[in-house]
Parts: sequence; C-alpha cells; structure tokens
Amino acid sequence: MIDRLEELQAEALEKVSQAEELKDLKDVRVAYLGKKGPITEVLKGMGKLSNEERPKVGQKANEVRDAIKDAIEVKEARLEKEALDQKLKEESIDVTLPGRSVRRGNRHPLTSVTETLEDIFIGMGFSIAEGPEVETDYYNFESLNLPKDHPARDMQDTFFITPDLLLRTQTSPVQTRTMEKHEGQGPVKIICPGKVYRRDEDDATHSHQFMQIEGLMVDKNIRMSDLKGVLETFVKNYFGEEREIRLRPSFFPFTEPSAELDISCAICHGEGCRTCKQTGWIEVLGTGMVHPNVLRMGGFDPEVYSGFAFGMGVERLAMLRYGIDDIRHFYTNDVRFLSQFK
Ligand code: 2U9
Repeated sequence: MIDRLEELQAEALEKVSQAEELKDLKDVRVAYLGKKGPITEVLKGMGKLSNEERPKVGQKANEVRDAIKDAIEVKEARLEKEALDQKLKEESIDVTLPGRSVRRGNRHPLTSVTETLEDIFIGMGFSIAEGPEVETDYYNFESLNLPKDHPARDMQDTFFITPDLLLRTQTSPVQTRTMEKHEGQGPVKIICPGKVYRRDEDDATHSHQFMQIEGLMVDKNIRMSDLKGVLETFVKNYFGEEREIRLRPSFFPFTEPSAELDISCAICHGEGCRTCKQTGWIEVLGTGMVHPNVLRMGGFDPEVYSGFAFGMGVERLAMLRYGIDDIRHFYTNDVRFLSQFK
C-alpha cells in the first residue's frame, strides 16, 4: 500500500509539473484528492490492515496528500502570477500619451451680464425679486399708473392672452407685488431681472422677447440724489471709473420726475462719433422718482414715503459693453458667437 501511495504521489506531481493552465491543476486536485480519488480509497481500506501497518499507511497517506496539495498550490500561485503579468503586459496604458481635451462651454453672455449687474446691486444692498411672466392687466398696467386709455396698452404693443391676462411688457409688476408684501413698511430695496415681451418686429435693435433689470428703492427721505448716487456707482462699476453720467429729463407714467441716464462715450470721449451719434453721450437706462399714485397702489403713503426706480435692457447693456451690433446674435445660438464670452 505504501508503494501504491508513492506511485500515486509521483504520478500526481508529474501531472502538476506538466499543468499549463489553472484548469489542469483543478483536474489533478479532483482526480487525486477528491472524494472518489485513489488516496481516499486507500484511506477507506485501512480498516482491513493490521494494527501494525495501519498507522504507517495512515501517516504515508497524509504525507502524500499534503505533498500533492502543496505542489498544486505552489503551481497555482505561479500560473496566476504568470497570467497577471501577461495581462498587465497586454493591457498596459501609456500614461505619457496626451489626454483628449474636453471642450469647455461658458455662460451665455446674457446670463453673465445679468449676474454681473446683480452683483453690483447686491453690493449696494439690493435684494433680487422675481415674479410671473404671465401677468394681469392690473399689475402690468393699472398699478403702474398706466390708465385704460394709455397707448402702451395698445394691442399693437402687448401680447394679450385674454382681455385681462398678458405677457408682461416690463418687470415692474414684480415691484408692485413686492411693495404690497411690505404692507406699507419700508425699506424696499430690490432689483427685478427677467424676461419681458413686446409685440415688436424683430430687427438689429428690437426683439419681441428681451431681458430687463428694473430696480426700486422706497423708504422715508429717499431723494433724487440717492437715485443719482446709486446709478453713478452702477455705471462706474459696470462701464468703468472714467465714465461720466448725466440725467436728461424724460417722461414715464410710473415716475415723476423722470429721466434718461446717459454715459459719456468711451470711443470719442465726448468729441462726437458714430457710436454716440455725434452727441458724446450714450443712453443707458430710464429712471425717476416713483409716482405718488404708484406708491399708493403699492400700499405706501406718499406723504411719508418716497422712492426711485430705474429700468434697463440687459441686451442693450451687453451690446454696449462688448460692441455687439445685432440683438439677434443673443438668440440664434451660433457657437462662434457664444464662445467668445469665456
Ligand atoms: C415701480 C415703479 C416704477 C421702472 C422704470 C424705466 C424708467 C425705463 C425702460 C428701459 C429700457 C424699459 O428695457 S427698457 O425698454 N425702462 O425707462 N423703468 S423707470 O419704474 C418703476 C417700476 C416699478 C413700482
């Protein structure tokens, strides 16, 4: 029996040394060490042996089993390592190859200009207020001192949805709504950025949909000098320290007195050129002291409170800053245009 065991060991070790794949080793393990294998058979037959022989055969069987097991494990480890080395060799990555660069997008110029404007006014203590783009006749017109027969309410200028519902023509309704929420208590200090709609024919300077930022400050003792200080700070921040401002009388139904704010032309420095139409000045926004009727409709007592408001078109401000000559560039999504604002 001892001889048979030694024979089996030699046979198994030979097969282990010939094994080329992990699968071959698995076969050897099943064939020699498995439940139905020859060594198990030997161990099962030990009952028939004499008391003297039994321990010797038992010990030998264990030795043979351990030797085969060890040989399989050593070979297994070697084959696994070889397989891994081979895999690493085949799948090696050249880390020195330059990567494929991803094209980075950028904010839409109207978004970045809006954010710049917001930052400037937030820096002066204003908060941002938003409201619906579909408005009622009351908030868009009536509450802003635009009575029923006012030409701005003409069907020609406004997108009406029903006789009482329309697409807002300015962001001013947001300001009346905010005033109402304050229930007659100041201060109100807000800017309202957002889309507005007008029944204009689209051309280089007009669009039926555009963006506005309007501002409103209401408190006790607000004067025209506050208006001028805030707007001058805004102009110097947005257009540059060297820009001068001037206020030119104008008319809006919701402000009294009303004015247009001009900035000095950066191209000709006041000499007169094509950009400023030979005037030396460029119109930037409309402004004025809030009309007493508008304060009253917003829930504020015009005997106690006063305020100023202003409104500007974001596209126009972006066009002035970047020298863009056609408003339609903002809406046609030509990447050659958009990617210049990184
Ligand atoms: C309330 C009271 C007053 C907002 C104002 C302007 C003057 C103005 C235009 C600029 C170019 C609109 O985009 S544009 O076409 N806006 O000139 N807007 S004062 O006045 C208000 C707003 C709300 C309660």
